[in-house]
Amino acid sequence: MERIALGVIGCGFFAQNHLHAWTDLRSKGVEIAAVCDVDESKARAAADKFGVKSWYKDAETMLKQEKLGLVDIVTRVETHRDVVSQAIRPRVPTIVQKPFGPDLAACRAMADEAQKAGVFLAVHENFRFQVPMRRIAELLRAGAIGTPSWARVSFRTGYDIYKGQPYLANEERFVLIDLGVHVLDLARVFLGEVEQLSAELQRRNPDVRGEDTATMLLRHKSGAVSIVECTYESRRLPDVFPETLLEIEGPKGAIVLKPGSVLDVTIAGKTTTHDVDAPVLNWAERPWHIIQESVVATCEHMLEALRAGRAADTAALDNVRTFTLVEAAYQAAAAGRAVRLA
Ligand code: NAD
Ligand code: 89V
Repeated sequence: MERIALGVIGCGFFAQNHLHAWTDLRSKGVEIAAVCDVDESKARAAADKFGVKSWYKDAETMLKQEKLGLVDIVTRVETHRDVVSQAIRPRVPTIVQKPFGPDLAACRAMADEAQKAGVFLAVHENFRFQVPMRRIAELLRAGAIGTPSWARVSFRTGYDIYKGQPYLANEERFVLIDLGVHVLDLARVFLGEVEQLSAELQRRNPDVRGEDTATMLLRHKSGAVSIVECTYESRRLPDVFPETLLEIEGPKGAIVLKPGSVLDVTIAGKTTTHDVDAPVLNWAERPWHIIQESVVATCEHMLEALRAGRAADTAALDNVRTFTLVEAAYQAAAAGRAVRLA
């Protein structure tokens, strides 16, 4: 198996999970060859902690000096457009963290650039790779409940997200960009593409700049309807951060993902219950282990797709579809009416 030399760009809060994940994936033929952060102390610290030979302060220099087979960008959204271009220009296959871009135009521009250059570009959209989501996708593929006709996708927490990511409090477009991308992506994965969407946005925490709560109603092309909601301002107990709760109904039964990663599958009036909690990896910590395990699964999926010469499930073009829903939600909320998708 040919070894892939990886460069990680951005060594901040969330990149620690990527660095652990790629280290765990060494047996799959990937090696972190270099790390990069504009903050030298973070680049050095990541290189020391993960035993990486080279560290850089500048991504273009790293891309010139290293022979990289893959780049993983874990910087914040406002940098994605430039950093993705820096990686695509020398034709290095690239993964970029969610949110793909700050707006739909930037997402489309990055997807176009990669497509024209014929370069692999994928978005690290990890929610669909979580243990329960993988299980639910399998059940739906197997036709366990028939074609879904109704669903609720819900991420509601009051967890102090601002402690680890203080910059979120200052985002002008906040929860839809940060969390909406995840829950809307799940709605697409489970119920298919969307033809109409309406949304109500709220800023319930007076200390944050953007909307912290989004409640959306989607009509899917299949005729299914879903309620998709996310908030960082819930007072509900137990607070199940960072779990997404789900209900999906079809003609033959229902799938309900409950707090504690408990999955109830009801078929023909009989319910079976499954424990779908993620394994706690040796570097992971509760409650983040659900997300952390999904980072490993997402990175592994990217490697498999790259080696197979196919697009990732969350390729740039796929993620543009999810981002289209985010943009439609902002439009729908501003206009106070449903938006039809092309
Ligand atoms: P952060 O600010 O802690 O880290 C970003 C790092 O990138 C910083 O160290 C910064 O110095 C560095 N950086 C900025 N511009 C750079 C450049 N041009 N070249 C090299 N380094 C550069 O941010 P974070 O909280 O780690 O978030 C990073 C990304 O991860 C965001 O897009 C965020 O939405 C995403 N995230 C995803 C999940 C998830 O579950 N998928 C969870 C948390 C955060
Ligand atoms: O995706 C994110 O940015 C995180 C979450 C907690 C949802 O993983 O904030």
